[in-house]
Amino acid sequence: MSAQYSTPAPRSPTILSLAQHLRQVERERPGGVADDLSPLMNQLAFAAKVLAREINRAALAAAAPPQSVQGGTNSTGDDQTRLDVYANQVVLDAFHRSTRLAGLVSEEMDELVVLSEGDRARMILCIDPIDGSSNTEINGSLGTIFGFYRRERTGPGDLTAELIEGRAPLVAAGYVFYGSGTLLVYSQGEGVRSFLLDRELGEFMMCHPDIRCPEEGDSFAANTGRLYEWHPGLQRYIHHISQRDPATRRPYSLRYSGALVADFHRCLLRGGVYFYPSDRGHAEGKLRLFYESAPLAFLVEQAGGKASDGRSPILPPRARSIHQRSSLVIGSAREVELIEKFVAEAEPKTASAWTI
Ligand code: AFP
Repeated sequence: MSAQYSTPAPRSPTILSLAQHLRQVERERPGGVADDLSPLMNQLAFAAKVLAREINRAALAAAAPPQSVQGGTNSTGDDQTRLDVYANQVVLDAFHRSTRLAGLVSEEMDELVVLSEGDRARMILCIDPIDGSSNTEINGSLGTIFGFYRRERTGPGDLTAELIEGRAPLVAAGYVFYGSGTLLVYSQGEGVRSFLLDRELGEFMMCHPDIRCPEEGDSFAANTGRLYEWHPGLQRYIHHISQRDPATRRPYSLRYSGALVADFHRCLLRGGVYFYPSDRGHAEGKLRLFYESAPLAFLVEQAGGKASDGRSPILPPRARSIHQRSSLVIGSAREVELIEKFVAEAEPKTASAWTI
């Protein structure tokens, strides 16, 4: 007697690679952002795999000169490590023959690089290839932050002006977090998903289909070594969150790694706030708008959180240059609002002080 098998009811797959997910979105929304984005995300994932492999041995390489020699200084005056220079080249190579990418802005290059003027090249990628590079030699967390900006039209044009003037809005963004595992977190404007690199399969596999940022948190991430160089509102805020009040989960815990991606990731998943304000040494803040603050702002908003410069939303980005810096306050909506409240309350007395 033969066994009777019933056809299983269709369901969403529980094991899904990034490539499969991208194809799925393309099928569901033909003609949209996904058409341009899918090949580019696949290329970016490839670059991330190459970087993950290199980062794994970076501490070793750094301990053995001459590999550890510094790479110089980048366009915004920051020191470049050997890994910064290598990572920039990996990204350039990954997109070298792309017909979908019109241009590329990297923290490590002075100018935007034009890649294609073809009629399928609608996207501009802004990227920080290695975020937190001072963590390299100590085997600490590192990241890659990226944002895809979509042009209104294709063909030749002044891409830098299009970005700065807001004519190429941010349509997708994400980061790669090189920690105990390599995690790719991204959004194309319909929620936030994460994918973990499975080294045996060589694939990014979906591990979280819909990340939501908790509305509140009880931790903060900031370089409080600069406390007395900050806006007085922020100094009062630190005093406030250090007071004991169990009803409002105070005192908050400090969690700061020196890598924005790692600190932001914690806030996104667990709740809390990361901030890097302007101070006496960084009149406009330290972080870069197009490839650090704005992409993470896009993600956090997609996850129900908030991002501002302490007064106004980060998005849409307002800039004078592609390497524009900005203050950043980002994370759980209520925690960002609390900082904005302290800044606003201290404002009239500090109108002439440096901006947040
Ligand atoms: P590096 O990539 O130059 O190490 O800078 C990292 C970063 O842009 C960001 O990832 C950190 O949150 C922040 O700077 C750390 O800056 P401080 O060392 O001034 O705290």
